[in-house]
Amino acid sequence: MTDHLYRQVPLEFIELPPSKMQQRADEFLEFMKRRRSIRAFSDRPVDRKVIEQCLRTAGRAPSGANQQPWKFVVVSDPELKRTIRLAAEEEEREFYSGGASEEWLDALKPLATNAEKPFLEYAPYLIVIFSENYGIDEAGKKIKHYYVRDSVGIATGMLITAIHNAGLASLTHTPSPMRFLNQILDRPKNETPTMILVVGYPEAGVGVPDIEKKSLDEIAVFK
Ligand code: IYR
Repeated sequence: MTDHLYRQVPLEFIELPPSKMQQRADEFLEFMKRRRSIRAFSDRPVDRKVIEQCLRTAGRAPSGANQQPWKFVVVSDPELKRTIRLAAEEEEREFYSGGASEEWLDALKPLATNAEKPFLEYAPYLIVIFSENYGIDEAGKKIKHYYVRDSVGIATGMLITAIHNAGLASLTHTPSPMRFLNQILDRPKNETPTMILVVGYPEAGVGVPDIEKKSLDEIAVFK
């Protein structure tokens, strides 16, 4: 039981002078403005070690009771990617031809998406992100997990940022429904797929939708 006791280690905190702080905040914003989701990937290979480091970064995310309720399944095997593409396109065809509400399809119009998902086959990596809705101890007993969606969402955001920082592009892709991923990837039933993060280099000359992000005034209130 001793490992459950609260122990402390010194915080490694690096204080920055205010001007440096402002400069870093400014530069990081400019850097993150260049992050865009893309839907056309090159098949150019990416070193697995880079992906591993980005996943280690994602694994540094805070989580409810530090339970780290995420699992990243990294798919690079061409056959497995093809299987995922075909299964996802089947779901998407249903989605686009009646499954989704008119309201939902209208909301997607600026993105010009459709049921074809060739990037699931051509991008070098599909990182399939699962949330562990509960844990299982050595005796096979369920362990309750807290704030699972929030925790996995934070880790996913950190992964997207790490991938951008490494000079790669990504797409948050959410086939719906996506339970088929458990079966294809042989994952246990305490794991729920939350999204596929498609990772690689952009296809040469790829364009992105001309969409805007909300201004600070629209997203934040200072009191
Ligand atoms: N899963 C579909 C539809 C889709 C839904 C949302 I919300 C998006 O932001 C983008 C697409 C597809 O991938 O085409």
